[in-house]
Amino acid sequence: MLQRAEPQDFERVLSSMCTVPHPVARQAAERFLATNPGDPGTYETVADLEDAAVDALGELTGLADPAGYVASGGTEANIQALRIARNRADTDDPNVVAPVHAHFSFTKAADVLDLELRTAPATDYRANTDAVAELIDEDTVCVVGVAGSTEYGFVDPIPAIADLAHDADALCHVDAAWGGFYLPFTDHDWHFGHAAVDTMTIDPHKVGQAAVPAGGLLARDESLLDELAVETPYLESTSQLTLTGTRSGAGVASAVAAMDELWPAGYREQYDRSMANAEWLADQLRARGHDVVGPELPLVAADLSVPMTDELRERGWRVSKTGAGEMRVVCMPHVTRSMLRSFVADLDWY
Ligand code: 0PR
Repeated sequence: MLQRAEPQDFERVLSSMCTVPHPVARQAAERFLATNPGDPGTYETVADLEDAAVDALGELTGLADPAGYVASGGTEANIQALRIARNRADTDDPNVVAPVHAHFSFTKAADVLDLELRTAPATDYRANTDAVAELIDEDTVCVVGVAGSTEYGFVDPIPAIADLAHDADALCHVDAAWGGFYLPFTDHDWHFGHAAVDTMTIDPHKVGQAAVPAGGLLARDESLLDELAVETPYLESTSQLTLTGTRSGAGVASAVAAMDELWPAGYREQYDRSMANAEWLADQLRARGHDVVGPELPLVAADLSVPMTDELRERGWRVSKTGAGEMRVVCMPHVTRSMLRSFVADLDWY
């Protein structure tokens, strides 16, 4: 079975937030496959690489002296960010306020951390800051903003959210898991340099073109990460702050390789190409009479009345739907104009 199984061919994948790793990332992943950054005393090289990855992510996100680590993905990073916020706060009944479009990993985080998750409605696909403000009280430990939402690719008003968090003595966490590698080339106020952001999720294994698993957790200050540290009696290092124990060095090494290769010029070209593709697709769909949401970042949602996704699936296309039932196309680096041309041609067939 395994010998004959082909890994996913990306030729018709329009639904995924993962992409084909850059060749240098693939090579680095293979080389470091057997290393464990969870044990830096033994695997020193990959531990040094992890520092390099965090420094590179800091540069991308306007953080001069970054703290953080390469997580298994955005889910772990979001869980850990809320864990920091919960552990530093002084309340028996902690809550987190997030916009309604926050990724479902926050629901998992609230569950495992025993936090109340309060979700605020959005206006025009972005967090409504009045609604966010209404949900904040003295037990709020974290206020979340999303910079590149999973369903529509929209960016919340991060500076206003950060102000609300700080007025309440809560942390501000920005989830830029998907958007973080596109946003440096936009006018959005999303990063540590623009606003009083405390922690951020930004995933090299999505738009960063690293291999899975490579998520990113960043913190403004090392002392925030201290909230996560547990003692590790028999390892050479004395404490560990990751949620997972053994981790794959493949993610770490490939993240460094991809960022060395692509930051900033390669990522900028990718953003320009992907955004132009998203705008082209949006125009094509509008010209055919569909209501289109966006694109604010390279993600297009459109109200297609056809019982679409199943029929498209039969033709090999992988597209997903928003919660409201719109078709959703994520313009990842592997999504080219010629792919979109044949996709639109297939849509015309219906
Ligand atoms: N935050 C945001 C804004 C996300 O979009 C995602 C994942 C996460 C956090 C969680 O990241 P991990 O999945 O790395 O833990 N968003 C995609 C989603 O849930 C993930 C995805 C990726 C889905 C590849 C499908 C796929 O093929 O839709």
